[in-house]
Amino acid sequence: MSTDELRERALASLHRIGAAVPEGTGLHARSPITGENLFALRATTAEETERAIGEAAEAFRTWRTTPAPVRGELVRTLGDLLRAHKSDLADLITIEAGKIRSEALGEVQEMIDICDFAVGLSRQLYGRTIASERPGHRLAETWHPLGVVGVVSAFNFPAAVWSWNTAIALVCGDAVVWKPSELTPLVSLAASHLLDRALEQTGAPRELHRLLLGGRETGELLVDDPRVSLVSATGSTRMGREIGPRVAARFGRVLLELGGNNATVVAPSADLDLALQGIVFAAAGTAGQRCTTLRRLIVHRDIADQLVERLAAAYGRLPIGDPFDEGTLVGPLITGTAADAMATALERAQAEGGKIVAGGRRVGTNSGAYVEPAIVRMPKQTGVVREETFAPILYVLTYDTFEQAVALQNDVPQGLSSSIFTRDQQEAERFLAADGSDCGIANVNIGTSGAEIGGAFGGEKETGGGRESGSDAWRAYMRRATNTINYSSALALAQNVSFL
Ligand code: UN1
Repeated sequence: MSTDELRERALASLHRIGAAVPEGTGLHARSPITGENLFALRATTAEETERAIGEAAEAFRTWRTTPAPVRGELVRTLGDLLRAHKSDLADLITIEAGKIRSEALGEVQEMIDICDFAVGLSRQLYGRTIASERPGHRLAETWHPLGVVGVVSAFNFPAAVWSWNTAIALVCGDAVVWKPSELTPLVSLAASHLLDRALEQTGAPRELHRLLLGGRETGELLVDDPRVSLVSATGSTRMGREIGPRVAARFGRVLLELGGNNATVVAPSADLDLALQGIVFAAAGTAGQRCTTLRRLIVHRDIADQLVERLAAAYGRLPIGDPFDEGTLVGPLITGTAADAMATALERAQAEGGKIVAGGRRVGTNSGAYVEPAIVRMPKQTGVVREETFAPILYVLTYDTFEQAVALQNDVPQGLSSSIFTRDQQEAERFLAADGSDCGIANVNIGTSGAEIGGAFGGEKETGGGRESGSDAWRAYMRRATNTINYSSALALAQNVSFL
């Protein structure tokens, strides 16, 4: 598709959604499909950012006492609008993030799913009643809305990550100020406008959600503002390393979802057909640009040659190109810089003893950054393997004993996702045990990516420790109050302390 066609298609989607393009200066909407700019956009100014946070803080004051199931109505309406505009939003995701159609639709489905989850949650923000040690006393905990949640999101899931945070934050009674990636402003304008429509339809305060379009300085204003109670940030470990201490310095809360360096172990008993499919999707899908992308394959020595050969053959058949073309499985990398980083990593891998057995070349004729997903056999887990390069490179390592496989899986600084392909139940369970995988996500007979929203999503070590999305991740978006209620006429002190 040409840049003109992409522009038209983007405008048509935005128009159906009802969102306007704020033309001006400071920011560009662009498409990795052609690598060219689509529109010049007006960035949010520092004063506007300041005001937006103030407005959100003000809207929070009424929202926090709106009954949670009523708050759920807002999110239900957002879910309905997402269903109605699924295709439009998916188009914008393809245009700005370069995802193939099925993955772009999948991203919007993830948003719909989290809205459904959050609506149910709006009637389940349970606290506990706890046995008191004193007669005539009751102990309870109450979950209260937290405040303004600052959401910082990345280009690769330009809408879903926002929705995980926003749907949950809104039912929890919070307000949201969103600073999306500057690479995906149109997706954020569209998603934000759908929420504006839901706010209007349900009569909720419009200021409950504010969108900030801008770069690093805008993000910094959000991160440093004491009115922002929680900063939920998704992105690189480098970014998290900066944000974490800044928010901690003002005693704010952070929820970090940072880099991954995800591994799959393939045991000798594995169903190799199943493993093959799981590996190719996890490693080459989304052009290797998921935080859950499979980056390290740890294969038993006895099956390594056979598996690598089959993988290389499958890689050779992967259709690479315009994600709008039917049949394309691998779209472009987000920028030329990402392609350069991939080339540099491949050079380093070779210098560290690696051998490229599939792909790795840049392809395509326009200025989009199209690359062949690469497979590199490594003699050991060298420096480059231990780093996250946000591109489709799959490093293959071999192992002899299960203990070695687990040690290799865990011996990287990141701890997001992991999996094992095996038919040996003991091995599977050992991989999931306390001394097995050290990641936030550990799977069996499935790849590392493509988690469902029902579980808590996030990881350990340099991945940042935060959990978003399902399970009880909502607790990060609320504050807990412990209540002691004395319904007797005597004042009994805890721990049998006597006084007076
Ligand atoms: C991300 O890449 O930041 O598990 C999120 C997955 C998706 C979410 C990825 N559900 O791959």
